[in-house]
Amino acid sequence: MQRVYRLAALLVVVALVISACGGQQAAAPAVAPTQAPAPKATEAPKPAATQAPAATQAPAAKATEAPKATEAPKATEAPKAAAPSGEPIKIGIAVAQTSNVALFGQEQVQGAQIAEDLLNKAGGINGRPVKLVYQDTAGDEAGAINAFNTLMNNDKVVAIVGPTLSQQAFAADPIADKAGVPVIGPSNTAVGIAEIGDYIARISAPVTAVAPNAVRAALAANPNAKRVAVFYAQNDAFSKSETVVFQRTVTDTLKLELATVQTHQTTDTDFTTQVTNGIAAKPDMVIISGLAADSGNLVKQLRELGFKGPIVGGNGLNTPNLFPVCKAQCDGIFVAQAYSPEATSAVNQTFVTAFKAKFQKDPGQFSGQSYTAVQVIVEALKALDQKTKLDTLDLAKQRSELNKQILVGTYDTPLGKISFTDKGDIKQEAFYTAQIKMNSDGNTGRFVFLK
Ligand code: 1QQ
Repeated sequence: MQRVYRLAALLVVVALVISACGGQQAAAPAVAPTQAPAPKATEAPKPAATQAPAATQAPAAKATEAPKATEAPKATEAPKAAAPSGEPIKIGIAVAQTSNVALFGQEQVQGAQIAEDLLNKAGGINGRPVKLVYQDTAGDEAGAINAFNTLMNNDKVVAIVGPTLSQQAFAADPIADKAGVPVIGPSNTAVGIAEIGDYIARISAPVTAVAPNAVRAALAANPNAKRVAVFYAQNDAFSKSETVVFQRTVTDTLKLELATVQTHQTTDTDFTTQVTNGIAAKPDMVIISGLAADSGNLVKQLRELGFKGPIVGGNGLNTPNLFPVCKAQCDGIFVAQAYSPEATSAVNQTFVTAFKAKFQKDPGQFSGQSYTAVQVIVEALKALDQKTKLDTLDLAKQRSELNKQILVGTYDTPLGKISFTDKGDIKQEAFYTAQIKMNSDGNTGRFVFLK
């Protein structure tokens, strides 16, 4: 088991290092998504989650401090309750722990770990413990389908949080929907996710609600910008969905000029052609929809070939794991946010305090969202259990009743007060925009929230 995790951790680190090298031939193809062994274990995948981010943030020092993190949770203000006991209730976490998509997935694992800790400290599900069962989806559709099937059929979870990408959700969600297993998408933002089926909901606000905010912020800071070059990954469902929203915002809402549209693949590392064409169109602003490794390399090459204007990044650039890829060149990128660690609600500050104590950094959006997905399922289970004791229902009935309960509840979460539409789309009020600020070391940085 340890070996599997060590391998997973290694793959993540290799992906990061390769991405960070950025070079033409080297960088970042999907690192063995299909070879990644699906971990059989049900324990939280600690090595991948705790070591890899340290490598991306503050290399040597943080990495050696990391083990201490587990002692720190005393510092949190989690509401205390009697320790839960009895048969645990299992919730599946199907996110990418390996491949380039782990650049998002490791943040999701961290958010989920904090949720499990805090929610159990607060009494679990009316006294019964919550147990998160992790299955690695890696970066592709087949990995997501395997992880879902294992969680539903072998681990017998009551619900699933996952997968990481919309591209994976369109493949795996219909299987859970057919089996009557509730799914909460933690980061699936393409249009059409909630419509996949009755059992599919998401706490990740769609691109339509989030993406335009970044373009507005970039324009406010650069009011003379007129011509916009748009880049997107044409082999990724989210990127295709987001670019439609970006392009409409440019032409219809903001009446700017679409100077050129350039396409690439999420596995690409050399963007010479796209960047050359893009710069030839003389844009004042660039907008990118892609995943983290490809987008980071694209940003780097845009700057290297001389583009000096503002860059707007979509949701795929919304992770500090981007920083080692474009390094100093990440500086200034505008990224819209569906979460802010600065939100002052008690539930968010409790989450942030616990997260910082364990990982020595602020949670990013993907951690805030995975925490929220677990919280929603746990609160819905509590409400259901109060009406009908869970242990009087068989698994199929627990799943179907839970699905109904998820959709009717309202939840006070780190994302703010949220609820769901009938279809399972999130109703969320607070959105933010941030700008990346790189430190002088050129390797570490942060998202600075714009007022
Ligand atoms: C999607 C996304 C990705 C950027 C999530 C990691 O928003 O696939 O829908």
